[in-house]
Amino acid sequence: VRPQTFSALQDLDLRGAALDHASLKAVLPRPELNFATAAEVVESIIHRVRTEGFAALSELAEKFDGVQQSHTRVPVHEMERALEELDPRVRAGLEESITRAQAFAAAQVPGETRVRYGTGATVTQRWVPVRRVGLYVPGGLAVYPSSVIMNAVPALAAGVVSLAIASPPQKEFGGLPHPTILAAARLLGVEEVHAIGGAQAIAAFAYGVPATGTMDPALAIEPVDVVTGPGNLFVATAKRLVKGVVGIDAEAGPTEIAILADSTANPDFVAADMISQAEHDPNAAAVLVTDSPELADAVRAALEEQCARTKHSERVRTALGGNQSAIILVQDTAAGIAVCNVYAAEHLEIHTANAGADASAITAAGAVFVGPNSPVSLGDYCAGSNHVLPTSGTAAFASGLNVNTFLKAIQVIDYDRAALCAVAPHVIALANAEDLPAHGDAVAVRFP
Ligand code: HSO
Ligand code: ZN
Repeated sequence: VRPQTFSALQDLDLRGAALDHASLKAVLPRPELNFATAAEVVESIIHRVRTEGFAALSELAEKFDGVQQSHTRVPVHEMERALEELDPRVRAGLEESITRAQAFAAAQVPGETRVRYGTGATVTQRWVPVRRVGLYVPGGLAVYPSSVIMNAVPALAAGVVSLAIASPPQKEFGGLPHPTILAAARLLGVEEVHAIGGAQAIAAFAYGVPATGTMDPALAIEPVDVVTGPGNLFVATAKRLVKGVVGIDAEAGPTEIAILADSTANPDFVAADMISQAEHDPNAAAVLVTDSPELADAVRAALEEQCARTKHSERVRTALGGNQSAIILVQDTAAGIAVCNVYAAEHLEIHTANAGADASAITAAGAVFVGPNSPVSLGDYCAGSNHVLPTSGTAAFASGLNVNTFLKAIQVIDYDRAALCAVAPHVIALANAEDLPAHGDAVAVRFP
């Protein structure tokens, strides 16, 4: 008889189940983000910010954040003060995080790609940073200065020249964003920080806030090209609504951790890592995929024990007990890999005998954490990798935040007369086939 511990976590037995993509997709737990519920409110917020500018922002700050605002921009001396007053251990942690993230981001900057078609014909792809970026940093349930780093570092490495951060005004800090967020911005050299929360911040970034009439020009906010950063359902909905007007990174949903483990895994490590991500949000997902019923039992016992003494135990229990979390039993590790590739987790840890080889078989995940000494919380702060990662299965097609998020590719075509002449008959034939003879004429006119 197995010990009935941590019964809140549901069991899903896939031993003997079909492992094709569609069958797995149908049974794997995944909540749907309900954008519809927030859409109406968010649409009206965006409309108000677009039409009323700062007046709307200050009214919304009063309504949602309970603060009176005469401006949104945080004075630089407040950022300096926040950094001076920061706990030196936190400062050292932020600095280490920045240094490692900078090294990885710098290495990602792509070079030009050039192809020559004989002599006198080249096509080149070059990468150009977007001009201005707006980074949203949440300030609700938890305040994440680490997210300032994860958003700003790749943008700066890409060569973005204008960076603005928005984070909700906090009543207890005199209407400024949380001081550790200000301190992190200061460490990164970001000078433009606005105390604006939620959907309003996304709207202000996307459409800008003009200085109208007698309004103080200092209250104006320039529109950005790209908006990034995590946030709640309202922020995600706002990003969805402004997408196309600006680029966005992703519509971040609740955080997720999947762990692929076999009988060699340490159940205490597995349980601790599941709890670490469950602590973010009662809607967070923690999924253990294993071929070992013994490990599953040991993890349940470890969860029971660790949950009892973890600080955010209520939140963790809710997350682990939700329909989005599960222990999934599979026939073997190969089946586990198939499950993980369909699940496409934001974070995937591999605790198997051949963790490195199993990790290289993963084709869908925001980030893969290999072996017992690469926990997700390392990646959340100090691995060097980014912690803004695709959630809700979007890792099937999307990537974590990186330098490319802030770059555009420009293709440059440079043919000389002889090279154009050589390919002219093909252009003319294709133009005629599409009944666009003027296209062909534009080539022929050069060769009278
Ligand atoms: N695990 C979160 C990021 C984070 N963790 C921030 C701690 N602070 C989503 O990847
Ligand atoms: Zn985390």
